[in-house]
Amino acid sequence: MYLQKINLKNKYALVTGAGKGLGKACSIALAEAGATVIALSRTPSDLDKLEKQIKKIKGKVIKVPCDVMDYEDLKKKIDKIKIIDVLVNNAGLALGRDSFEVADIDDWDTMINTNVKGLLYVSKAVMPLMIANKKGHIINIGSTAAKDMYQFGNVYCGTKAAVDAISHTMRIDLLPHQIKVTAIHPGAAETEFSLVRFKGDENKAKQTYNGFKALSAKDVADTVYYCGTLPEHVCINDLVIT
Ligand code: 8X3
Repeated sequence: MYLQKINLKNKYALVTGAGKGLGKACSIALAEAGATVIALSRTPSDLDKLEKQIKKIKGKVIKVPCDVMDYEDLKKKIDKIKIIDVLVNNAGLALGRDSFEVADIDDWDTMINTNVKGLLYVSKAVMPLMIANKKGHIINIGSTAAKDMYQFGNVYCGTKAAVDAISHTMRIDLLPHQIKVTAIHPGAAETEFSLVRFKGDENKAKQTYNGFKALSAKDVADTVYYCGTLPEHVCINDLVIT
């Protein structure tokens, strides 16, 4: 081992969208590494299941049932937490894969609100804690859809391109506060992602992963763990994983 990795014991890591998929895998990986995971999800039953899994591995978790789109509620709940060392902005989704002219406006709103505004709101609410602590690490989960736009990806690709750009500008603005910003862009990962995108259509969801071996949630979680435990002066800025 060449790098002196950061020990996550006594560190607090907030993960959004912690109840399922990548967020759940990240929460478990960080708890395994000794961090106290502040698990944020709008589905309390998912948080209860996550808590059971984390307790099984003798990890520590604080459940925060909250919607990333509700800034006032977020602010109230995050203000009560005294320290956040790592923030994993994972909450996000794709809805539909339709040509622009027939795509659903409600789907667009939900994606923009969750993937872009949600990320901004959570980061903004966490900011005072990291600034007071004079350090912090924000890890934004983007997507290869930010880098290689595809047919019918329209607004989903747009939201992830926004995450890419926002990560870049956050990194510049927050550097004086010693806050690192990493964007991790996973390609297709076999989670509930496609089932959500295709609104429960299992056939369509399965077809997404035909003909290649997709990433698993654990593959991405391991990368988050790696980036999140680098020494304070080392920041992976932008990482694409397929
Ligand atoms: C997930 C990657 O290719 O399904 O963000 O859009 S893809």
